[in-house]
Amino acid sequence: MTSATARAHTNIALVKYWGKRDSELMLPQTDSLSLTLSEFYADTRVEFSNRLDHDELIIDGQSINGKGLKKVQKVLDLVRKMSHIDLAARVESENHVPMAAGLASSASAFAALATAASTAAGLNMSRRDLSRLARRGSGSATRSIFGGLVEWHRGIDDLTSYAEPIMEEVDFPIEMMAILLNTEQKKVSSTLGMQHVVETSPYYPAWREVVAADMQKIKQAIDKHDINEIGHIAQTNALRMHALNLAADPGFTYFNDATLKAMHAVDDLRANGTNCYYTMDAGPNVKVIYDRADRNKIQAALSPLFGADNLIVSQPGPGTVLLDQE
Ligand code: 2P0
Repeated sequence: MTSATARAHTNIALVKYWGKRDSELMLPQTDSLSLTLSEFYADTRVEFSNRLDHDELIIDGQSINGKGLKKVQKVLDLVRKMSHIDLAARVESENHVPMAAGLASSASAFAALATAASTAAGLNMSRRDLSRLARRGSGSATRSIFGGLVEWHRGIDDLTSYAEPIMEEVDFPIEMMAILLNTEQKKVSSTLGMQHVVETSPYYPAWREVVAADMQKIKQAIDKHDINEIGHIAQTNALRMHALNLAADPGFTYFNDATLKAMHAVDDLRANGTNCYYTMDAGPNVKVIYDRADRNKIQAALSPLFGADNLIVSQPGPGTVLLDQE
């Protein structure tokens, strides 16, 4: 086996990961829980070859060097070590996210990379071990190995920090609508933002307690298929994550004016009887959580404000799959 291609979907956290305990092993401060989405994914092909004299990374047809290549090489090096392969690799990735959507793409990218690289190297890894490997590239990628609702156990070391599906085939009508608000590059990377918060935000000890409680509550809400309760927990958790950033020194925010406009629109819809909730990540875009039965009402209310083309509806999506291997 020398080459393989994998497809991985991105995920959005309902209970957020925002801080590391160990940046080499990529161990998080807290557990987290996410929904894998059907609409956004990456296809990544990895080939190990003796015809190459150095690792190559091509994303959407563009050759990438520097920091981007280094992060990929961290995962490739782990695979080479485990498989005792001493060959350079060519990594080619295509991102299937709406053009410049500014949605987190590292989750799908590193889940696809871990799966394709380990398969190309002839390793037959369990999905749990793939999630541990994906974690070494990017924290959120840990969860994208699995579909549906997924928990990442923070663990105490490399072996115990992995993701696990809570409900891989989601059998109740939860849906997520991304409101695309901004196509500019984000100003503070997730990696730097969360590190700054762990070091300087006085609310960090409270955040650890918030997440522990929210993990309990959201799992009970999932058991009950209670979309309103899931949405309420997710919205509160997202606001508290963003409060960490505001309270850091110096403080910062990922929100812009359009983010606030979208948050208010969702709150207004809910106040007027349509149950929906929002969550935001390391960028200005807003994701709305609701029951599929309310999709049309929500689209009708948000389209005049943000443009129908900027509303992307996603169902719960599948875990990482292998597309081919040679
Ligand atoms: C999450 N985010 O749980 C949180 C919420 C964004 C906000 O994980 O440093 O790209 O590579 O582990 O995974 C985005 O951060 O950061 C993220 P690294 P990552 O989805």
